[in-house]
Amino acid sequence: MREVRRLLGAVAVAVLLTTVGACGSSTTTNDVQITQLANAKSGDLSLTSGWVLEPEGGSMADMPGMSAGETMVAAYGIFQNAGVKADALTSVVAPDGATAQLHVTKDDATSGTMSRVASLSVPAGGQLTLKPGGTHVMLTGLKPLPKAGDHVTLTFVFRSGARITVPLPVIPPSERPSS
Ligand SMILES: [Cu+2]
Repeated sequence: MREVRRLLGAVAVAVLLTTVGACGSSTTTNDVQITQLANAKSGDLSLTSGWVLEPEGGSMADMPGMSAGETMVAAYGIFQNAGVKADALTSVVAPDGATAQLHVTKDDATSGTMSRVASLSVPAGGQLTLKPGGTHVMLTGLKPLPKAGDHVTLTFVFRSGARITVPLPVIPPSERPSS
Protein backbone atom coordinates (compact mmCIF):
# COMPACT_ATOMS: atom_id res chain seq x y z
CA MET A 1 0.00 0.00 0.00
CA ARG A 2 2.80 2.36 0.85
CA GLU A 3 4.35 1.77 -2.57
CA VAL A 4 1.09 2.49 -4.30
CA ARG A 5 0.76 5.74 -2.41
CA ARG A 6 4.29 6.72 -3.29
CA LEU A 7 3.59 6.05 -6.94
CA LEU A 8 0.40 8.06 -6.88
CA GLY A 9 2.34 10.87 -5.25
CA ALA A 10 4.94 10.71 -8.00
CA VAL A 11 2.25 10.90 -10.64
CA ALA A 12 0.62 13.83 -8.87
CA VAL A 13 3.91 15.73 -8.81
CA ALA A 14 4.53 14.91 -12.47
CA VAL A 15 1.11 16.26 -13.37
CA LEU A 16 1.71 19.37 -11.32
CA LEU A 17 5.07 19.99 -12.99
CA THR A 18 3.56 19.39 -16.41
CA THR A 19 0.97 22.03 -15.66
CA VAL A 20 3.59 24.51 -14.52
CA GLY A 21 5.72 23.68 -17.56
CA ALA A 22 2.83 24.47 -19.85
CA CYS A 23 2.95 28.06 -18.59
CA GLY A 24 6.45 28.38 -19.92
CA SER A 25 8.57 28.24 -16.80
CA SER A 26 11.36 25.76 -16.41
CA THR A 27 10.73 23.13 -13.79
CA THR A 28 13.55 20.93 -12.66
CA THR A 29 13.42 20.25 -8.96
CA ASN A 30 15.01 17.22 -7.43
CA ASP A 31 14.75 15.55 -4.07
CA VAL A 32 11.13 16.02 -3.27
CA GLN A 33 10.26 13.51 -0.57
CA ILE A 34 9.10 11.00 -3.16
CA THR A 35 10.70 9.89 -6.40
CA GLN A 36 9.46 12.19 -9.09
CA LEU A 37 9.57 11.56 -12.77
CA ALA A 38 11.78 13.84 -14.84
CA ASN A 39 10.51 16.93 -16.63
CA ALA A 40 12.54 19.20 -18.89
CA LYS A 41 12.05 21.62 -21.75
CA SER A 42 13.91 23.01 -24.75
CA GLY A 43 12.09 25.49 -26.94
CA ASP A 44 8.91 23.90 -28.26
CA LEU A 45 9.95 20.46 -27.08
CA SER A 46 9.40 19.14 -23.62
CA LEU A 47 9.84 15.88 -21.81
CA THR A 48 7.36 14.87 -19.16
CA SER A 49 7.37 11.83 -16.92
CA GLY A 50 10.83 10.62 -17.87
CA TRP A 51 12.17 7.57 -16.06
CA VAL A 52 14.45 4.55 -16.29
CA LEU A 53 13.35 1.04 -15.36
CA GLU A 54 15.63 -0.58 -12.80
CA PRO A 55 17.07 -3.71 -14.43
CA GLU A 56 15.99 -6.93 -12.75
CA GLY A 57 19.18 -8.78 -13.57
CA GLY A 58 19.82 -11.27 -16.30
CA SER A 59 20.39 -10.28 -19.87
CA MET A 60 18.23 -10.05 -22.90
CA ALA A 61 18.72 -11.78 -26.18
CA ASP A 62 21.45 -10.69 -28.50
CA MET A 63 20.63 -7.60 -30.53
CA PRO A 64 22.42 -6.39 -33.65
CA GLY A 65 24.98 -3.79 -32.67
CA MET A 66 25.04 -4.79 -29.03
CA SER A 67 27.28 -7.14 -27.12
CA ALA A 68 25.80 -10.53 -26.38
CA GLY A 69 24.82 -11.15 -22.80
CA GLU A 70 24.91 -7.52 -21.79
CA THR A 71 22.22 -6.23 -19.45
CA MET A 72 19.95 -3.76 -21.18
CA VAL A 73 18.30 -0.87 -19.41
CA ALA A 74 15.33 1.01 -20.87
CA ALA A 75 14.34 4.66 -20.56
CA TYR A 76 10.84 6.01 -21.06
CA GLY A 77 8.96 9.30 -21.11
CA ILE A 78 6.65 11.49 -23.14
CA PHE A 79 7.96 14.14 -25.53
CA GLN A 80 5.63 16.92 -26.54
CA ASN A 81 6.07 19.26 -29.48
CA ALA A 82 4.24 22.56 -28.95
CA GLY A 83 5.56 23.95 -32.24
CA VAL A 84 4.11 24.04 -35.74
CA LYS A 85 6.94 22.03 -37.31
CA ALA A 86 7.36 18.30 -37.00
CA ASP A 87 10.53 17.19 -35.30
CA ALA A 88 12.13 13.84 -34.55
CA LEU A 89 14.25 12.29 -31.86
CA THR A 90 17.37 11.21 -33.73
CA SER A 91 19.79 10.13 -31.01
CA VAL A 92 20.38 9.92 -27.29
CA VAL A 93 23.69 10.59 -25.61
CA ALA A 94 24.29 8.13 -22.76
CA PRO A 95 26.69 8.54 -19.84
CA ASP A 96 30.38 7.88 -20.57
CA GLY A 97 31.05 4.32 -21.61
CA ALA A 98 27.40 3.51 -22.28
CA THR A 99 25.46 3.34 -25.53
CA ALA A 100 21.90 4.40 -26.30
CA GLN A 101 19.71 3.18 -29.16
CA LEU A 102 16.18 4.04 -30.23
CA HIS A 103 14.05 0.91 -30.27
CA VAL A 104 10.55 0.01 -31.32
CA THR A 105 8.78 -3.11 -30.16
CA LYS A 106 6.97 -5.02 -32.86
CA ASP A 107 3.25 -5.06 -32.41
CA ASP A 108 3.18 -8.65 -31.35
CA ALA A 109 2.09 -9.23 -27.79
CA THR A 110 3.65 -12.68 -27.58
CA SER A 111 7.16 -12.06 -28.83
CA GLY A 112 7.87 -8.42 -27.98
CA THR A 113 10.71 -8.32 -30.47
CA MET A 114 12.66 -5.07 -30.53
CA SER A 115 14.31 -3.45 -33.46
CA ARG A 116 16.48 -0.40 -33.81
CA VAL A 117 15.24 2.67 -35.66
CA ALA A 118 17.13 5.74 -36.88
CA SER A 119 14.63 8.27 -35.56
CA LEU A 120 11.28 8.66 -33.87
CA SER A 121 8.97 11.44 -35.00
CA VAL A 122 7.47 14.03 -32.69
CA PRO A 123 4.60 15.51 -34.75
CA ALA A 124 3.80 19.22 -34.70
CA GLY A 125 1.39 19.76 -31.84
CA GLY A 126 1.73 16.11 -30.98
CA GLN A 127 3.76 13.77 -28.86
CA LEU A 128 6.07 10.81 -28.85
CA THR A 129 5.41 8.30 -26.11
CA LEU A 130 8.11 5.94 -24.92
CA LYS A 131 6.64 3.27 -22.67
CA PRO A 132 7.18 -0.31 -21.51
CA GLY A 133 6.23 -2.76 -24.23
CA GLY A 134 6.52 -0.06 -26.86
CA THR A 135 9.00 2.45 -28.17
CA HIS A 136 11.93 3.06 -25.81
CA VAL A 137 15.51 4.13 -25.42
CA MET A 138 17.72 1.11 -24.83
CA LEU A 139 20.88 1.62 -22.84
CA THR A 140 23.79 -0.77 -22.61
CA GLY A 141 27.15 -0.54 -20.93
CA LEU A 142 26.00 1.44 -17.88
CA LYS A 143 28.49 0.80 -15.11
CA PRO A 144 27.54 0.28 -12.42
CA LEU A 145 24.04 -0.83 -13.36
CA PRO A 146 21.54 1.76 -12.13
CA LYS A 147 19.57 0.98 -8.99
CA ALA A 148 16.30 2.41 -7.72
CA GLY A 149 16.95 5.88 -6.36
CA ASP A 150 19.79 6.58 -8.80
CA HIS A 151 19.49 8.97 -11.72
CA VAL A 152 20.76 8.38 -15.26
CA THR A 153 21.48 11.58 -17.15
CA LEU A 154 20.63 11.43 -20.84
CA THR A 155 20.76 14.01 -23.61
CA PHE A 156 17.97 13.66 -26.17
CA VAL A 157 18.99 15.08 -29.55
CA PHE A 158 16.41 16.16 -32.12
CA ARG A 159 16.54 16.71 -35.86
CA SER A 160 15.90 20.43 -35.37
CA GLY A 161 19.07 20.66 -33.29
CA ALA A 162 17.19 20.93 -30.01
CA ARG A 163 18.70 19.00 -27.13
CA ILE A 164 17.20 18.10 -23.79
CA THR A 165 19.59 16.99 -21.07
CA VAL A 166 17.90 15.61 -18.00
CA PRO A 167 18.59 13.25 -15.11
CA LEU A 168 16.01 10.45 -15.19
CA PRO A 169 15.07 8.70 -11.94
CA VAL A 170 15.53 4.94 -11.78
CA ILE A 171 12.23 3.31 -10.80
CA PRO A 172 11.96 -0.27 -9.51
CA PRO A 173 9.64 -2.61 -11.43
CA SER A 174 7.20 -2.69 -8.49
CA GLU A 175 6.63 1.07 -8.74
CA ARG A 176 6.73 1.61 -12.44
CA PRO A 177 4.37 4.24 -13.83
CA SER A 178 1.33 2.82 -15.57
CA SER A 179 1.52 5.03 -18.65
CU1 LIG B 1 15.11 -2.30 -26.74
